Amino acid sequence: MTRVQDLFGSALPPDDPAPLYLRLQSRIKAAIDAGALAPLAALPGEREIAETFGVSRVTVRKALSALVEQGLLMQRQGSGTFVAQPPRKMEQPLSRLTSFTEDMRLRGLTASARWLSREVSLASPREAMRLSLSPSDTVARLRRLRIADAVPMAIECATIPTRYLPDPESVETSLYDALAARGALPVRALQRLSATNLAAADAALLDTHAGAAALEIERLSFLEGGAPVEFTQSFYRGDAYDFVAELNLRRE
Ligand code: 16G
Repeated sequence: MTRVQDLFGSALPPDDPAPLYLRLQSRIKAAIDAGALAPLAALPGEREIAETFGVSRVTVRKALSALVEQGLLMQRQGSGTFVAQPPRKMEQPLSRLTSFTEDMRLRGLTASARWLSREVSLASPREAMRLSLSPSDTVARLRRLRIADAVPMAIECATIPTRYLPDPESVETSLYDALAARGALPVRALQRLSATNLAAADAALLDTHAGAAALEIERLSFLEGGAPVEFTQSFYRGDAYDFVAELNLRRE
């Protein structure tokens, strides 16, 4: 028995009306679901699969690229097709105000950030509205790729009035640590979650494919006295995060 047959079973039955590439695709998917092909395992070559099943390489390519689209496989130019590594799914309680760094620490992971940009600028009309600023006020804008161990989890774009963060260069890994050092740690936040699909550039940063499902989260957070201190828009990989809310029956 060849490695292909071993992984994906023997010949595709001739009487099945479904297109060949779909039948091949479900065999490969079944092997991944059953664990016969572990994350990061290399798939047999296109030619080997084509020969074993007596189908064309175009059919094999079509089956593989559909699974790449679904995020189950990844292709590296010149080195073949591999099973994608799904990020560890994390549960995030919705009722605690925590920072990314703290969330990851609680899970035994190390948070890091790759800077995409940081600048000081006049507040945009939208930022001025959210942060109760006047159009002549300045803000620090921090755009970062947030990473847990080596896995990219989210793209975050935070806006902080410069009165609380005059120098965006002062932020190392944690924005909240920098705010705490200036006595401006938020104590309350409003958060809005919505479903979205990633644009190509954001998807590439998050190591996934264009159009992949994501969570768009906006957080507006406030200081003890009620002044807004942070407005952050984030895109979290949809396959990496579960948000959990605790609900209590209200008794009057
Ligand atoms: C979280 C917050 C984000 C905050 C960041 C600070 C959500 C959806 N967003 O990612 O608003 O700016 O933590 O993290 O939870 P840091 O202190 O590690 O930079």
